[in-house]
Amino acid sequence: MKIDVVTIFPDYFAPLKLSLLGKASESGIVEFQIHDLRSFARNNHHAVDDTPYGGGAGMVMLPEVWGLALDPLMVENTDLIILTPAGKRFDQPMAESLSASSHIVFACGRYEGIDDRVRQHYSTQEYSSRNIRVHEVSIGDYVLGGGEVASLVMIEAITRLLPGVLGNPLSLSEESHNEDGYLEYPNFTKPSIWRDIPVPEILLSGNHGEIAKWRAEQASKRAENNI
Ligand code: 6GU
Repeated sequence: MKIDVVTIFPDYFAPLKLSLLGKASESGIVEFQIHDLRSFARNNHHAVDDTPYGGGAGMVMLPEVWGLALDPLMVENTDLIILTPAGKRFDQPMAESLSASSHIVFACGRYEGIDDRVRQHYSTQEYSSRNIRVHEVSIGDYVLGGGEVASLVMIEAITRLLPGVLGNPLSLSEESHNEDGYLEYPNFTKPSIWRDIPVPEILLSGNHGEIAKWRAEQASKRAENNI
């Protein structure tokens, strides 16, 4: 999988060299390329934004600059993700669906967002006929300063699903057994007693049927508490 990121803050993406993502890119499973949006600004002060038509607070990112940055990335079979708090909520099914993509481009908006004509332009038939899909995505109901952290969240959730990234693929199949796509029961490891708190007896029993039953119960208790 190839992942391009367009941002005015390339330094935000230093963590892509670490841990799981670092190993995935070293081994060639995923290739990250970070593009500095400002390098596409052709105006005097390398501005990437301007005041909104119709008035109001804040600044809107310039469509011309985004167009120059995105055009060379819009090759056949591409998912263009526009990060915005107004987008569709990112979840595990979306991560799974995007993990099947061969090329994802993350457009990190700052300020009040990107001129909407960027979304409109890349959503036209000219692009969809080349299998280029545009998605506006949010990672949750709160407002961040920009899409950088949101795209890191998405990149980690998507990349860990790629074949060969996790050391133990069993943990992935266990996740997918769960309706919500993740582990929900509490976990324990050594020692069997820590600060007077024992590990639940059943987990030491070796009875895998009873353990599975106990874990399912615990998971539904947790789910109830999260409603
Ligand atoms: Cl994708 N962007 C911003 N600015 N805020 C967010 C978000 C995205 N997702 C949740 N909050």
